Amino acid sequence: YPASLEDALSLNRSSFPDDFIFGTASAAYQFEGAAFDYGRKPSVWDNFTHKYPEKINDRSNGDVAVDEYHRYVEDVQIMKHMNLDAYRFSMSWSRIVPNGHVGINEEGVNQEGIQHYMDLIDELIAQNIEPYVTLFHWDTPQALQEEYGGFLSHRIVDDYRDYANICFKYFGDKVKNWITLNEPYTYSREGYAVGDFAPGRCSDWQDSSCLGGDSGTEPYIVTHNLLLAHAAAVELYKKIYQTSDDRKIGITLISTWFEPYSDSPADINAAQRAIDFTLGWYMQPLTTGRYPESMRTLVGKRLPEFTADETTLLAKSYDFIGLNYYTANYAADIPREDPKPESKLQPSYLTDSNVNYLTQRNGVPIGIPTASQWLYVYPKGFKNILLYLKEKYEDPLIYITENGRSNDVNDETKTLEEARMDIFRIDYHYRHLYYLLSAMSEKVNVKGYFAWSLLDNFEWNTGYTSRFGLNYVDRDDGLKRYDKLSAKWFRKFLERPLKLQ
Ligand code: BGP
Repeated sequence: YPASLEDALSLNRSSFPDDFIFGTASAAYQFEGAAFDYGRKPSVWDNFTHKYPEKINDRSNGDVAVDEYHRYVEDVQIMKHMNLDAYRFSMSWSRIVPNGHVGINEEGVNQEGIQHYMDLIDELIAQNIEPYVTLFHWDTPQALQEEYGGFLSHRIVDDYRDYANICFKYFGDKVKNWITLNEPYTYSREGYAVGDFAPGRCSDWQDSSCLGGDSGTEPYIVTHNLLLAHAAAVELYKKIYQTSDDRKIGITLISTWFEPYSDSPADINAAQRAIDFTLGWYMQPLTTGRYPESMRTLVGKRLPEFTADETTLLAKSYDFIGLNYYTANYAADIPREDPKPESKLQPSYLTDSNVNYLTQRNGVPIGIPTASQWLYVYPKGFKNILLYLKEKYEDPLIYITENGRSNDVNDETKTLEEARMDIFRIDYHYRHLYYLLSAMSEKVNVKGYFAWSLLDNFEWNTGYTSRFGLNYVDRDDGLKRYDKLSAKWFRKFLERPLKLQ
């Protein structure tokens, strides 16, 4: 943390290298709305929110979201006003390829969808804001889910590559930074082991809300196919579209930092396994083409294997790693001998690591609690995970593709004016930027930082109840946008000193 008050006060964009970029991040289903319009067909998230509204805290959905589809000009102005350099957003697969298949002569492509993203990209570029595009932020076309089980089937690899090809072909001249997938971990774990995110599959015999599935195999299969889809898109991009060095493709991974619950060797090992089962699940294949040793031992035959060709394709299949960081957990060892016959009857990704994930120790939370029950503020974990990524996984080029926090506990009782006074959010970003700089001073190669998020939006299973925005969206008054203090703070932080000619 800052060595002196002067040190703390002086942090701003000039503390970072000249070519370092700042932006905000978003995702199609959370922002766009126009969910059934202009030729778009449903994704697994439309299906999930409409069929099982009880799975979402406020029974809401992304039908309208924050209506960015219609308000992108205004939203780009907000970014401009905040002095932001870049915008990370995702394209909706089922808007561009409504039934999931591109088909012969691109008959499956929705030209209205292409036009929409072209307009958004043109608007960003006209305002000097660099687009960073995520191809997949969890919204698998429902048609493919019904046809062959979506990412449970290897058939998705070709369909995803064809979709990526359309995006590269139409937008590749203007978009220089591509992200194949957002947090494949969260898609696999929440969608196929916990069951609280689309498509809601899990096999926990205690949880009647599980929509069927097998938590002991499906998350691993889904991740396997996600990784293969990523590798296929990267191979294609490198072969055909990467015509210069300033065109880059990467993947966004969630990183959580794990502190050993105690200093016993068993808990220290548990913290290592916890990282293996999250970041390592992806970084190890992406660097070596194999899953981490600990996962291979603990998951055994339920963990798929890559063929020799797939291993070659996967290893080094990125120009950069997009890292999302929010929080940390304690990791405590669950001894293997521990007789838990009931949990061993049905293996699950959730128990395979033999780690007990905790947010408190002796009644003391690991960090400041937020309205999101999983998110405790733990800024030094940010530096730790960055150093770990550098040392363990070949010193990659890194963009921080998400970092942010939701509102305070019980924040929904606040008036609009009170809610805009989000000093706690300034504190969050400030501290994380401070630790980021500190990691960079130890030679971690980071080139950009995206805050989650530009606006309050549809936060998956918490609906509109958790607010992550730097700008407030008034859902009682036509989705009007208001800046919060944190937006004003970013604007100042990002101001460039006037250059005298
Ligand atoms: C990340 C996702 C984002 C965003 C954020 C906030 O994992 O990539 O899309 O939603 O988390 O989390 P949540 O909405 O689950 O509270």
